[in-house]
Amino acid sequence: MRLVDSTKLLELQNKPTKIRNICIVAHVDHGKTTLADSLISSNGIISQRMSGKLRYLDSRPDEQERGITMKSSSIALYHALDKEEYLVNLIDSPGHIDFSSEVSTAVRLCDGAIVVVDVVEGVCPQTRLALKQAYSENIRAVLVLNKIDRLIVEMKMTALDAYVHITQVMEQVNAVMGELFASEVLENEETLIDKQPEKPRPKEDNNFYDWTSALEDADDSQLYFSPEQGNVVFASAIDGWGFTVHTFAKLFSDKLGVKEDLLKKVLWGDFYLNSKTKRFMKGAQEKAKKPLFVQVIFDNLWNIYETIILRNDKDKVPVICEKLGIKLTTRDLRHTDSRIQLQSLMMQWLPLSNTVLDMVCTKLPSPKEILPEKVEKLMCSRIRDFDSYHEETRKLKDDFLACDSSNDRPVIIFISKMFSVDKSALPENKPKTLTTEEMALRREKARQMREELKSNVNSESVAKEKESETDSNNAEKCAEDEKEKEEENQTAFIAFARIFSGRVKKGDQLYVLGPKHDPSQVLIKKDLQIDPNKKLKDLQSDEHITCTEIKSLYILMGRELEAIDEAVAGSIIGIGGLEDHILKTATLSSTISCPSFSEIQYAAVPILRVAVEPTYPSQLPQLVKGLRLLNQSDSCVQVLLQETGEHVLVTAGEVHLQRCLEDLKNLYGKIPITASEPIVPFRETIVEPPKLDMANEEIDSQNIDKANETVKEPLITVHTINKQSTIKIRARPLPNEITLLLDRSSDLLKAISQHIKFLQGISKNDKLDSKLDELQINGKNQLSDRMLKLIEAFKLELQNICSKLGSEWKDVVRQIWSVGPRNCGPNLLLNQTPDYATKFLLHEKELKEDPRFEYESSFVNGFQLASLSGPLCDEPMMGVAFCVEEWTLDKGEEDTTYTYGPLSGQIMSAVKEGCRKAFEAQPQRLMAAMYSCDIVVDQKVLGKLYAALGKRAGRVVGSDLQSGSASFRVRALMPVAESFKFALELRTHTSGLAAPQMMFSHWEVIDIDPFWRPRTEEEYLHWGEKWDGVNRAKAYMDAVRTRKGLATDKHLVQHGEKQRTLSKKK
Ligand SMILES: Nc1nc2c(ncn2[C@@H]2O[C@H](COP(=O)(O)OP(=O)(O)OP(=O)(O)O)[C@@H](O)[C@H]2O)c(=O)[nH]1
Ligand SMILES: [Mg+2]
Repeated sequence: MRLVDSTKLLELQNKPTKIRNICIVAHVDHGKTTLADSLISSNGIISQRMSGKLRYLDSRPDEQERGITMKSSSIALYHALDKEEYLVNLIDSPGHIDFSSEVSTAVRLCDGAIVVVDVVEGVCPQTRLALKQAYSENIRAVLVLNKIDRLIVEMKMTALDAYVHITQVMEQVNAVMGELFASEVLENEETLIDKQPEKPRPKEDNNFYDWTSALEDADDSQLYFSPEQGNVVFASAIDGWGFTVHTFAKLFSDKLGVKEDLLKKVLWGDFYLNSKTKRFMKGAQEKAKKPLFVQVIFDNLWNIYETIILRNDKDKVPVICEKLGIKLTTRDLRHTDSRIQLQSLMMQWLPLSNTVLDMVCTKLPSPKEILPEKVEKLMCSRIRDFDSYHEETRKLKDDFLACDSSNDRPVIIFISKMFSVDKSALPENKPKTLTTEEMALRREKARQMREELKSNVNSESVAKEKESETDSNNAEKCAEDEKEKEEENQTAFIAFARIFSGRVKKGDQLYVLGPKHDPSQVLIKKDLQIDPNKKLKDLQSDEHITCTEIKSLYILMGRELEAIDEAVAGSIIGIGGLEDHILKTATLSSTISCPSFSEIQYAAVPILRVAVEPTYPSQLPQLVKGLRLLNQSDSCVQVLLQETGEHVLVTAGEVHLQRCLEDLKNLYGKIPITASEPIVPFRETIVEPPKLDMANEEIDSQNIDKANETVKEPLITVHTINKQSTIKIRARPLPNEITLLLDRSSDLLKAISQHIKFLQGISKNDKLDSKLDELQINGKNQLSDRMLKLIEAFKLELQNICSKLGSEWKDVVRQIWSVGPRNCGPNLLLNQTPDYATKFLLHEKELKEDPRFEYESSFVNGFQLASLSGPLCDEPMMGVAFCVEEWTLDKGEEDTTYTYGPLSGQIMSAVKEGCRKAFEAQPQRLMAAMYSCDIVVDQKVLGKLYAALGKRAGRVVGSDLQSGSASFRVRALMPVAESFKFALELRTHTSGLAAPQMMFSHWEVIDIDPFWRPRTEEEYLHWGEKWDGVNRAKAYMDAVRTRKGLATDKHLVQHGEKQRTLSKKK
């Protein structure tokens, strides 16, 4: 029986101080959904007996089947604590790395997080990631140390050992928090704009900066988890118990005759009870005494588990019950399964749901306590400055902070994702339950109809007429039914939303602001009209606003939705009917001065792509529609239509891919589809000429086979076709440090490029007036202070790296002309011409008189194109610097005939050609995407794991024994291209004892020349002249080339003899 209904929940919604919006985050399988079950059972939505078995929030069939969560889902719970009533909106998130985008979208809507850690496994990669995500969204967290039962039952630890082990796990968690905190403080130091008047700094050496002072000043008291503060729960979700140190302080203060507050302080830590003086003393470890925590808490716990589970001593159970003051039902007492006995006993003694919900209500903030820093972070992205917003926009900050729902406040709602439900599952489409009066009314109607029929039955003709009438009625009904069915089959999208300010009612008109909406641009347009009939698909590329009516609002109840009429600030709700207005995320507001919320940071990189097509070509429209819906419903998936006409699906990993395909087949497209083999991206790069040959012998001029060697001139000279312009380009491998820095700073580089493009646009405009006008649009064209600081920091870092790399790189900062591909990639165009001036990092650009200036963008575009698809297999380049050593332009006689097309186009293709040739003149290499795998395996199957890794060109980078167990944690790197079915193979070979977590890590050069053939004496000796082994790089390259329809050197016809018919007459 449900304890509370929606009217009660609605009533609670009106008090924001009594709302808690929280999510559960953890590594995969650490017990989030099991914990959620327990909390849900406290509301009577599921029975206590089923909690932990049902996994109520895993509502999809494949979630139940695989036993992992794939979508985050929310449920509203009621909790009473000390006569106060609370509404807890609980979101359960998935732990598998492929679905980490679901965690990001969940964390965005919350004010607090429950971090669950499996005490046996300790801190795992996703625990780290979850902590990081929570931290970067300014969310306070509490800790649940789960699966303590495993320490007793599986690992057979003693109470003291377990205590020591748990302190270590806590230290690991706190260490992660410390790291996050320190790195943020240092980063802020670097880029923060001083708002206060500058403090007089001691005039010492200017180069010396004292980093530690910033760290010491920052407040980190709220940051760490510590049991004495009451933000750590020790629990076993499966057995339904959990406690904090405070729980026991309360239970035992009478028994021990000590004040509760004192007990709270000494129960955790290095304290022990001196039996003579009856006082608590510090230094348990030093004096080899049992810590109080073990003596008072763990010993009791161990006692219970050992008696009931390990020794299965049935007679002792009533004794224990009596001691704890618990009454078990006779059914439980007689139950043959001792685990069930234990569970009902522990659930009564230390109920998990109460402990956790109490902690959530006391330790986590309500929506009203939102921090000003968090508001600023929500309102502007990393490279934007809050102060650069229009005044009206800045005013909204107060509305965020007030979290007020009075009618005069603006409505601000953030939608972090869209999720799909079956239309038939919507409350308005469900059969209604009738009240007794309505039932009576219906009965009366039926009776009347029956009587009418009876009176008519006498005349046959009438009856016949009726029959034919009913026939036609039936036909009509059938058609209607079919229509209804079709409608039912359709999916509806519900927006997962959080109201930050104001109040929404059904029927309200609100603006839908797309993710690219920028209020400062819109507010200056005086005659802005927003067409209420426009939908997302009608918008131009620079329009981001539509207008909509709120059609339905729901409370989210896990698998179900409950319709409501209005909702207020602070709550998490579902909004229906927005599918035509929102793709993935959006902001709803009553004012257009509201900025769109800053982009959600996703941890998983979508890297795995497949091409999909319908099994029956005629069903292509359904596939397209299905792909559109899939794209809308999943924040991490990307759907692309390639030039070749292929529909490509980009996903985060194998599990994610499988789920997407399932969804496409069963939910959105409802047609059979076929998917291609996974397509893996590569990168192309060049390297320094190798010093050793493949046989590990030094290469020198003597042993090389000169006959086969064509020495290529590294400096490439190209001309435009009309010979007016000459360009000299040389390609050089970029040092790794620079590539990494470029890769890391892509947001910033993109912003700079856009800025430069804009300035170029202005300079092309002839009218000076409009030039000035454009320059003055509300300061938009000046880069914000924050951005300038970021550029400064970037320049400094680059300069630092370059100065260490020797003389040839020392001028890079000044020389950078462009970055590519797509204006933000890891390749550089360097300007080393003696006479042409460019500025990239020096953001301001004066208008030049040089004739070449007009063609600069074509020049840069040529480089962009070349770096987008390299010569090896048309994949993007990475880590290549193209140094332009000369660019001449002689526009002597104007070529008006355009024999060779416009000069700008010629320059573009010449540069592209030059870059390509310069690239080919160097030793070329492929780069493979690498997964980092994290695998916990039992030592018994370690050998099998190593074998499987070796087969797939993987390598182990570290492995250590998990403390207190016989399993190893192995970290390995493996090319994505080799990783398919690895999880499956591992699971079958190790009988399910090892499951890898794979996440994109970095790009790595495959150290074999794809065109390699023996050429030194030693190599001839080893491999002979005609080598026909497998060259991994070449195999990859050829696979990509074949897929793209490029030429390979594979011979389809091996022996060109005349074909013979095989069947011979005998
Ligand atoms: N021994 C023991 N097992 C537990 C405990 N809590 C959960 N489990 C088991 O751990 C497994 C995973 O539990 P889930 O709740 O599905 O884990 P999850 O964190 O939701 O996993 P994902 O959603 O896939 O990330 C299940 O088989 C549970 O029965 C516990 O306290 N003790
Ligand atoms: Mg789960």
